[in-house]
Order: sequence, then structure tokens, then C-alpha cells
Amino acid sequence: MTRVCVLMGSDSDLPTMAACLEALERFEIPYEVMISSAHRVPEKTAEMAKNAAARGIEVIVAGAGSAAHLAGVIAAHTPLPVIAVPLSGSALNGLDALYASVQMPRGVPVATVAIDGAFNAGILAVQILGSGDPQLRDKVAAYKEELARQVASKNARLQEMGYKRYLESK
Ligand code: RP5
Repeated sequence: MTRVCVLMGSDSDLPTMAACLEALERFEIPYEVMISSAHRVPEKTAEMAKNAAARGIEVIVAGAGSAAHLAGVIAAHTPLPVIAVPLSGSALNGLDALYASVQMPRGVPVATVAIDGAFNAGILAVQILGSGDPQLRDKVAAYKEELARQVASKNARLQEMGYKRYLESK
């Protein structure tokens, strides 16, 4: 059953938002991915948000650029946790989308990741699901251990090679 709904304001967002899907796939989370704009199809977007919980969706990720109202509008219409991915590509390089996403009014939070931080949005969605799913939580813990191993191995190489050879070998 689909657990995460990944939305984006335009197909031009898909190249960046694909990293969110990769993160979900890494943890074998069933997801759906859709284009839905808070400005261009406002009624459809609101309807989708209102129905998401009843369809079994547990977390919604919304990526949008410019005056990014998608995540906020979704959050207004659902009791589910909503994660925003502010996207760059605008004249303001995503600062506009970051502020629009993160500066939500009291009572209607949106968890906002970094500009273009789609992979982290996927990881955060997995972590939210993992809070009620011990097996998934263990997988997240194993993933973090893998990250730590990668740092240790890079550092060992740096110590062994020195920075010049390390840079040349990259
Ligand atoms: C936003 O406007 C979308 O999320 C996208 O980031 C941006 C540009 O959309 P397009 O004009 O490429 O469709 O609503």
C-alpha cells in the first residue's frame, strides 16, 4: 500500500525531486509521484490533500520553486506530516521558495529541508514512518552506520595519501 505521496509543482521539478524517490526506493517504501500545482490547479491540489489520509498515505513530500505555496496549501488541508523541498531555479535561486515553505503560520507546520534537498526529504519521510515501525527504524540506523563507515574510510585514505594525492585520485 502506498505510504508516501511525492508532489511537485511542475515537471521541471522532476530532475531534482528524483532524489527523493531514490531515497524512498532505497528503503523499499511504496510511494506515488504526481504533478500538482497550488496555483495552476488549486482545487485539485486541495482535494488531493483532503483525501490523502483516507487513501492510506502517511507522509506527503511537496517540492516547488519560486513562490512555493504547494507544501503550505497541502498542510492546510491534511492532518498528515508535510515535508517541503524548496527548489532553486528561480531568479532568487530558491531563497524565495525556502522562505515561502518554511515561514508557515502557527499551527500549520511544514518540515522544510534544504534548497534542492530532495534526498533528505525522502530520508526524513522514512524516519517519520520509522517512528512507528521498528524494522524500518533499524534500517535507518544501519544507513547511518554506513554513512559513518564512509567517513572513516575517507579519513583513513586522506591520512594515508595526504591531501594532494587524495585530490588527484578523486
Ligand atoms: C513552481 O514554478 C514549480 O514548482 C516550478 O519550480 C516553477 C516553474 O514551473 P514551470 O514554469 O517550469 O512549469 O510552481
